[in-house]
Amino acid sequence: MGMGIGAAAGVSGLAVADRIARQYGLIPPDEGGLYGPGETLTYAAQRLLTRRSMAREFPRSAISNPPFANGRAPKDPAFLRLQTGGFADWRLQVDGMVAHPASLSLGDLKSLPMRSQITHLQCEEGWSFIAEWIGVPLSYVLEATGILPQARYIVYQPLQPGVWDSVDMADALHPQTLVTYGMNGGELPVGNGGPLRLRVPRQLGYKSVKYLSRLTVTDDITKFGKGRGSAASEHGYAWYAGM
Ligand SMILES: Nc1nc2c(c(=O)[nH]1)N[C@H]1C(S)=C(S)[C@@H](COP(=O)(O)O)O[C@H]1N2
Ligand SMILES: [Mo]
Repeated sequence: MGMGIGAAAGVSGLAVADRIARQYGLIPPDEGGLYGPGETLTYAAQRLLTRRSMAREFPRSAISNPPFANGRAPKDPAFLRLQTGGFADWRLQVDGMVAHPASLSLGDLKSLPMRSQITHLQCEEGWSFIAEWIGVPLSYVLEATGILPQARYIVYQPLQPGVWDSVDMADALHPQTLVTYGMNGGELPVGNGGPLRLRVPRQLGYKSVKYLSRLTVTDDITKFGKGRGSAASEHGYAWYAGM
């Protein structure tokens, strides 16, 4: 069907691609508005062609030194209190369409199988770095809490209000999508999102939300924010930021 999308775009334009995308349920939440048809084409074509493709992994010698830190540590009192306590009280809340809603400590997450990857984090502004990311696959966290089969999106949020994002199940269950607590052999530095960050290596850096504190499983993304799938897509960035 990937051929279908490509040929449709060339021959009869976006309308046909849109019809095929709809038939396969491949409509991104930010389809409305100026860039909507283009977003649908990008997302649908990538999902049909590359659902299981892997982000490129690098040798240890390629790790950037020192790693770029785009952000500084959060300064809000709630974060600072948790930091003072060595993040012992940090919790990842998992709710929505799961059989067993949970509030997981870093210890709970570290008791699940550990995976690591050396991948490229690329900012939409052009800079990038390569780092080793260490954590538990998001799929294992979802499995541990009994994700229901109707699930279509995972909505995720940092501790600070205002930022939120979501991924579809292809990225949520992808083996390289990690709930990350370590970096380059050590703890995840606060500047890079410590103590916890969702790493989505097949998409641009802004999908890798730092200071992860909540996961919500849903079958209806329109219930969140303005229904466009993320805070970023309410500000004109693509919801699907595949590389
Ligand atoms: N909570 C939170 N996560 C965030 C951001 C942010 O501002 N707040 N910025 C995003 C953007 S735009 C990029 S490019 C990366 C940067 O990752 P780094 O700080 O590890 O370099 O983090 C992403 N995750
Ligand atoms: Mo970014």
